Amino acid sequence: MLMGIFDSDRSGTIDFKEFSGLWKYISDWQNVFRHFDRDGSGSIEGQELAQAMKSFGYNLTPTVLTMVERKYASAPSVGYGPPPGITFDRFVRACVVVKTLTEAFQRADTDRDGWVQLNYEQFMSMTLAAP
Ligand SMILES: [Ca+2]
Ligand SMILES: [Ca+2]
Repeated sequence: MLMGIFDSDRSGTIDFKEFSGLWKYISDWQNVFRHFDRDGSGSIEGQELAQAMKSFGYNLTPTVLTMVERKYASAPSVGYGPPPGITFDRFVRACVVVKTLTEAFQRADTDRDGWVQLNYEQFMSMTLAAP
């Protein structure tokens, strides 16, 4: 996933310049992740995800937050106990997807009323733009 984002010339490899960008980006993300992992569990769950999205300016409904959490949380461990939340790499991915799709929607919602009308091609290009 990260490879796809930082291989900006799409050469299939990450050169030094791309790598420096990647490294800076990862350490920034690690700080963000630690900040929102309030209970220090090593993963983002429930309210932590809600807080993170809210502070990034994404006003997601509880239903959408639950969908994001279900999609990006690691598979539940066998046996009892709380299901594992969203680990670091999956958290970055979730944020990038929410960002990409939100921006695509906002671009299409020119009158800002929260509704868009899309044809098939527009819909496909919107969803395919997400990593
Ligand atoms: Ca946590
Ligand atoms: Ca609209």
